[in-house]
Amino acid sequence: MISAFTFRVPKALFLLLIPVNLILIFVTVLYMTGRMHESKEFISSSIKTLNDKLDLDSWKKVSGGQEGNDLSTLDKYGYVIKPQEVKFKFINPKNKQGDPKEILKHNTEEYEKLMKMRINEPKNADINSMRPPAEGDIDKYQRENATIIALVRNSEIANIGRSIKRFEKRFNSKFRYPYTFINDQPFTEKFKEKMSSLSQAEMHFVEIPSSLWEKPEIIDSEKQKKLMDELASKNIAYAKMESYHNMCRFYSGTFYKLPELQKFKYYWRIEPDVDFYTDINYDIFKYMRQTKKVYGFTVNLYDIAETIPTLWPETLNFLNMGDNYKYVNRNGAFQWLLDDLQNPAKNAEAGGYSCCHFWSNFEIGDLDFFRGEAYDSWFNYLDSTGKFYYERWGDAPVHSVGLALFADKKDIHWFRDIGYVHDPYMNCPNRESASCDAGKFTNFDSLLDQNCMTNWIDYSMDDPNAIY
Ligand SMILES: Nc1nc2c(ncn2[C@@H]2O[C@H](COP(=O)(O)OP(=O)(O)OP(=O)(O)O)[C@@H](O)[C@H]2O)c(=O)[nH]1
Ligand SMILES: [Mg+2]
Repeated sequence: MISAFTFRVPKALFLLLIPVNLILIFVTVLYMTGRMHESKEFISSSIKTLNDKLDLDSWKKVSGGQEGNDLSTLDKYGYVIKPQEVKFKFINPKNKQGDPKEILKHNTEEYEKLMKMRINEPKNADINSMRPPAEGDIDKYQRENATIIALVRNSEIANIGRSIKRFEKRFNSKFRYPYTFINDQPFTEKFKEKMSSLSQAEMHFVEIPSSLWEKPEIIDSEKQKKLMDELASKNIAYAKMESYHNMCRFYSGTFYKLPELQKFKYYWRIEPDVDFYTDINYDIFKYMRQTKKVYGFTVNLYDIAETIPTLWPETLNFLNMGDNYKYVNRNGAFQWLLDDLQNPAKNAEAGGYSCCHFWSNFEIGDLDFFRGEAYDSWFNYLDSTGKFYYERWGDAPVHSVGLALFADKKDIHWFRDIGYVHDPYMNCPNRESASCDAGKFTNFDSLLDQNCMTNWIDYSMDDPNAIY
């Protein structure tokens, strides 16, 4: 019994007890030898050293700065972050009231109102220092360490070609960032020639090593087949398509291990058949660096809950193992992850995760974030569960949960000024150059309820008008 108790003493408490005992012994000796004054000074300096050594203030902050019991701190802050005791709770920070229909109506109105406001470029950076070079100077232009990435099949040559043309027109012909095309098969000469004819930028054509693409050996194929048949019977798209699962796993956690991406800090992901509705006249990567952003997105929407029933519960398992609590950023976008007002059914199906995510077909990211210990260890844990194949975890919710937990929410940026569409959803700002209807999220009224951007605005942004 005694040894069981001993093992349960938290490490921090144990570390605290050793120096406290030493101080007490030393003070007793000083007292007995009549050196009271010195003993007082020693006590106060020792307490300060101890505080610095153990960083008790930040320890307090990590646990939410919270006094009192966990229940009240969880209710007050919406999180408790302690060793093997990581918990989150939705606390309705904006005190929204109403049933899901009313909440959706309110959120849609708030979104449309904001999007209809006239905006320009971001105000929180020196945009004039990021203008495109004069045409004759483009070869000498000092680019950021960044690349445009596109995972694509040879058969999608026309579809990705359309995206590149549009992307070049709005942004890249002015800056000439290099492209990295990625494929699980060798790219054909026809593909390479076609892409090279669309841009003057450097182009790299990368074949993914099978270790970063194929399903891992731990996957039990029989179990996989049974579970995917079940998912397909619920009409979940791509459930039985193994390559789709490979793609989701690749973009979730192995893309940043590609040898060809090691030299880059930033990437901008594009996909076949996307379009850009606005001219982009500043260097987006310079903006990322100057504002220290780790991630940029344009669209927030709900995922299909049936594809990720245990992504969030497994994530909580990970955070409560060993000292993994230390990876959680106290200024994470937790409430955005947890909202259950607009779509409680999704939240329940996904074990407490709202299913709201950054739509990853457009994303601009800092590879150092993904390569970092927090994200990478978490991905390795997720991968070890096999659920990229036993469920159908997508890279969009995986990126989103990772970012919301491990990044500071102020370092995640909504590029509200960039008009963008990947059918059927879009981001359409009210800007002079925009060739879309400001505030429109989709052309299909039945899909309006898929928009969860208002939750990002309400829970993760200080003042949307401070940026634009
Ligand atoms: N090389 C290669 N690329 C793939 C494969 N599967 C998907 N992709 C690419 O991965 C990206 C995402 O795949 P999509 O099929 O668009 O998946 P999605 O966006 O979830 O689905 P949609 O909503 O239908 O667009 C796209 O750029 C595809 O071209 C594959 O097996 N091989
Ligand atoms: Mg797509």
